[in-house]
Amino acid sequence: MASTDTTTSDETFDVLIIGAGIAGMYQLYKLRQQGLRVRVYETGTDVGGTWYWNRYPGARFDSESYTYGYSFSEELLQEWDWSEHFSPQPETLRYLQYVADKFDLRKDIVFRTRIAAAHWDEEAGQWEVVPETGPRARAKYLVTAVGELSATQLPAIEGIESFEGEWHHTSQWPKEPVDFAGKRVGVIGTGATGVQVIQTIAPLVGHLTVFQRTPNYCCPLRNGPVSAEEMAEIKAGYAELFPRLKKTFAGFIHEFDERSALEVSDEERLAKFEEEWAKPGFGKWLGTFHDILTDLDANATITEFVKEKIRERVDDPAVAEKLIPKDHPFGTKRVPLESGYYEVFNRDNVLLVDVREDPIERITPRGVKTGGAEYELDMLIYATGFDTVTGPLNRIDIRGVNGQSLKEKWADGPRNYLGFQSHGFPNIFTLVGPHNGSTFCNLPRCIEQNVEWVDECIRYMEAEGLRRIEATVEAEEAWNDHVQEGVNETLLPMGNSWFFGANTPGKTVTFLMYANGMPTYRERCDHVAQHGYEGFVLS
Ligand code: N01
Repeated sequence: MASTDTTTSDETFDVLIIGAGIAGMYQLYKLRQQGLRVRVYETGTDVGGTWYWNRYPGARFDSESYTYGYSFSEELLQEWDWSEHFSPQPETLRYLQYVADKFDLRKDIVFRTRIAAAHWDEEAGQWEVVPETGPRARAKYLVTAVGELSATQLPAIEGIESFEGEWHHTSQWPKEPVDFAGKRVGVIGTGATGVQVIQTIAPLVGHLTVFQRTPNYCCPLRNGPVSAEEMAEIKAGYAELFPRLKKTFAGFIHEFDERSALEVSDEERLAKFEEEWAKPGFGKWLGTFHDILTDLDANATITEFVKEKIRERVDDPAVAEKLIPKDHPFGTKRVPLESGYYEVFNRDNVLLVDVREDPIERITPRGVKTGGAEYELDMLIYATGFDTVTGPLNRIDIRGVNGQSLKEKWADGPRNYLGFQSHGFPNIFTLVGPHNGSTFCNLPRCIEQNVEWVDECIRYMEAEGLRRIEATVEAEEAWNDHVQEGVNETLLPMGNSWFFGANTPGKTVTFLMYANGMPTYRERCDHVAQHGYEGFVLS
């Protein structure tokens, strides 16, 4: 719905930002420090982005809490105590609210406002944004901070509107408590979100039916409280930690072992897998042998290891086999981290329905009907994910030079330079945009890189008295080659996951992220800045 306000723009700013999550908040903070007039638009009623919307039961980090907070303020680092190694959503939201208070961010954020459109006005050299309601605004620069996992996606299942019970999508979870006691609850989806929901609500519901289409290789999270002594040690170590995180592949503390999984003995390999298995976090995915995500034979060793771990935890061998992925190798999709997920399927009140075997035909007023049965439910939870990476941008009618639509330009896959800007769309910067290094990352680490690069670029433009910055077609094509070459060296295409938009019916399946690693991305971005923004035309 476009704005009903047809007056010309009420206000003019230097920069408009869409989104007040981790990226938008920090971009606001940085640009304001330059003395620029900045306005942020946010759909929610408060800051927090992902952590504002995803309030579903069990939502928490898969990143070590102390690696996830902002690193730009030593004072903030020293003031904030994390209570758990992997922080639960309410605490993370409180943290982001604390940041907003501390830096007085809210005064420049307009809440409850969804941006419907953003149009480039070539003559004025300005972007005009059109909120669904309320007056338009203009600015020289537009920064999108809309996230890569924010365009909620309900499944394309017939009859979905007919269900008469209570239903929720995990990313639109209500603020009010949801009562599960005694209820027959169904969950559709077993990605990272579904796994967290299922393990959390299984003991709370009357009966739980899990509708699984594709099983995942879930690995233990191994969360625990952070003691006061640990927190003091963490704080003392921040100065060493953050520079170290800049050097790892994806901004996590985990680093690949430089050896090949195939060059060590069977005993050494198993010992390494067991060691990472016993530790908290993503080491099982990003901390074993360097070639498990690039060489199928190397990968097979860990794939078998994880399958065996699943078998050990599920009492009924037939159920265990259903929970074991068959169609993709380990790590080629995002690995969900879990706490007691597999044991859920040993409970008397939990039923696993394999909808690959017995597909869902339709949602009915009373529940879910598959080919073989009808499951009566009081509540349905859709943990069905997102129209990823390009989805949040495509939901805004972004138009560049000559009214060209970004969504149309990207119909066969995104094209841009550094993941920041597409040719024909000057003066826009897409934080965590498609083909941006921050897409495959412990996000705040890469968001800080994105924000600081954009901040410097705008500072340069202003200092040089420049009006316009636009990526060239040649730079865009070369960037696309770099991105595609990077992913083609990995096994990720075998996962056919949301990394490629493969989870969204009708969407072109093409790599949306960046798999060359954060250090390479950072180097490329730095090089471009140091060479007068090579690959962009500045005027
Ligand atoms: O979404 P998903 P998600 N019928 O797309 C199923 C991040 N995250 O919200 O695989 C039946 O991964 C679908 O089945 P299939 C993290 O990056 C982070 O779980 O398409 N099933 C799949 O099982 C993650 O990767 C954290 O066959 C249908 C599920 O729904 C990303 O968010 C926590 C269906 C969707 O899984 C997205 O995770 C949680 C249908 N018609 C999430 N349609 C933390 O850091 C879809 N599905 C803690």
